[in-house]
Amino acid sequence: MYNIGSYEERLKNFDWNIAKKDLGILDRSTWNIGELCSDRICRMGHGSRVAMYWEGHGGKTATYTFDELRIHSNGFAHLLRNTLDIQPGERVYVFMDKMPELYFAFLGILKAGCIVSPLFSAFQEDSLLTRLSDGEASAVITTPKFVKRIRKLLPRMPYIKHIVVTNDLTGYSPQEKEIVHQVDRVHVAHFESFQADPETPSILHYTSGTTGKPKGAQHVHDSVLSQYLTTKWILDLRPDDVYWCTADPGWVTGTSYGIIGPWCTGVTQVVFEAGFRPRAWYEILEKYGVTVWYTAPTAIRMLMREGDEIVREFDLSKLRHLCSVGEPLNAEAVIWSEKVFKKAYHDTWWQTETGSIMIANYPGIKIKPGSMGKPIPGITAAVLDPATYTEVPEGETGLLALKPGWPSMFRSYRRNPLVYEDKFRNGWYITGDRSRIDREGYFWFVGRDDDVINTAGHLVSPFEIESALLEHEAVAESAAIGIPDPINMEVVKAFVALKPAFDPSDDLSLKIMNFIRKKLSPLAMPQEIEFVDSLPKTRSGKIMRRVLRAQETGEPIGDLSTLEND
Ligand code: 6R9
Repeated sequence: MYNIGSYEERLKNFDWNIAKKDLGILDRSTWNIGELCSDRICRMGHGSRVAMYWEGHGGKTATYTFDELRIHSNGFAHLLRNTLDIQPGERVYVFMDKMPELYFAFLGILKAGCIVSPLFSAFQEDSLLTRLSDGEASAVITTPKFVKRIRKLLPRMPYIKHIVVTNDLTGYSPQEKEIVHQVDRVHVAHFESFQADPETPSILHYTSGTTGKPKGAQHVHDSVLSQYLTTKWILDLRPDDVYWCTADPGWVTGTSYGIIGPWCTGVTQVVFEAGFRPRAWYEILEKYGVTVWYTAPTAIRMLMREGDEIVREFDLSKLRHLCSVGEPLNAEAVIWSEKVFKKAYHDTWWQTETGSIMIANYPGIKIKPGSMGKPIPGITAAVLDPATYTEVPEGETGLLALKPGWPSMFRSYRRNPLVYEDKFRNGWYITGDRSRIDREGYFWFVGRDDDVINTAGHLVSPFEIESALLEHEAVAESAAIGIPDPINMEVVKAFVALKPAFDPSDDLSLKIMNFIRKKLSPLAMPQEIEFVDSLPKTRSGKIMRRVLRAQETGEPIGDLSTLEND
């Protein structure tokens, strides 16, 4: 395993140019992530190496080499730039399941110099419209299965010039603005990738906040330096590995480490389209001989629940390195994995905004079960006092903050400079999490510093849920909070105050649930609606979600001096 050395050594020797040298761009001022992930790997003589083992629903499989990855991504780049005349810097969204085309399109959009924004295929109309309008999408790349959702919104999205429909086109006929693209019918042997400089915008990832619309975190091509080094050092990927990242590219883990990381290092990866099922997951690990596995605590907890017996049915002897991200990884999960896989999960901490892993139990240091680990080379992290933004003494809880400046850091929230600036205090980037540092320099996650709900590793905005509820005719006021859940860490619970003409009933609760189901992604759906007479609010009218949370969990309510009617 790659030993990245002691803290002192790291600080002394660290330089992001290590990545530039490895990627062959030390003496270049321009590069392109799409090119680095495909053409460069082929130029190095690895064109026939498998880039992706794809397995779809119902056991359908396909294998693509780096050469095919290069040609198919060229196909999308050529279509956008040369056929559709989409200019560098324009926003192109991908909206589909984890199909091979998603991966080709993603790299193709970058090769064309456009900004790529991935959307979860579970998104319903409201979630789509919010993101597509914020980014003023020029084009959407989708499949026949999902194109209807885009068609419905088209009258409200005049900026969309083209809808590219790809994948299996059986029974599909194009409508307004739609153009088809079948990857195996197009062979673009060479495409001159857009010469991006390090600050050229690359990926636009939307992330949930407590208030307002989701924020579009804008990344740049420079990010590959961080993604490359962390893939090599923290995920420990090497050329002969078979790697499996279980995340969907709608989430930052699915792009930073489900596309860029493995492919800029020339590593074979498995893409499994279907969602979580314990047996199917173990089958994938065995069938493809997965060596490095990056997954999330909710899935790990579900596997634990399934028991140890099932693990023994499979030959998982190839597994050599396991990592986890997205939520706190309980110590029990680490201990369990040591027992059943003979390997411990390495927890990693990072965010959409950071673009790559920042804190981790990385190879070369002792794993502390339950801890997020230590800051990785080149990263300075601290815990700050919320009043002064200066470092708190060892062991005390405060705001988790990072010294800005690493390559994969987001460069803005699209059209939201005030919220962006608000994230920086006293020379630190304030992450929105609370943490503490122990005597050995390990970071321990304490909680979020805002009301964002983390359910199964996905951040859900209470604001989006509340807005959907408020659109129902019976709802006067609403609040959404996360309540503890043994598997998903948190699940959503909604509180609703009804308008005078309506009375609480199970039937009404069901009707409201069905109403919001059409607006929210399944992840954001409340498990329960509780009817209340009114909601606790501050004097300025802000809902105090923490009061509701405290009532639910029996935790201390805290300072109520700003509560209305106290
Ligand atoms: C990559 C990703 C970021 C938020 C983050 C924190 C939570 C992520 C964690 C973790 C505890 C870990 N989070 N990793 N909490 N331990 N190892 O998840 O990005 O979707 O933006 O979420 O997720 O609250 O601030 P994103």
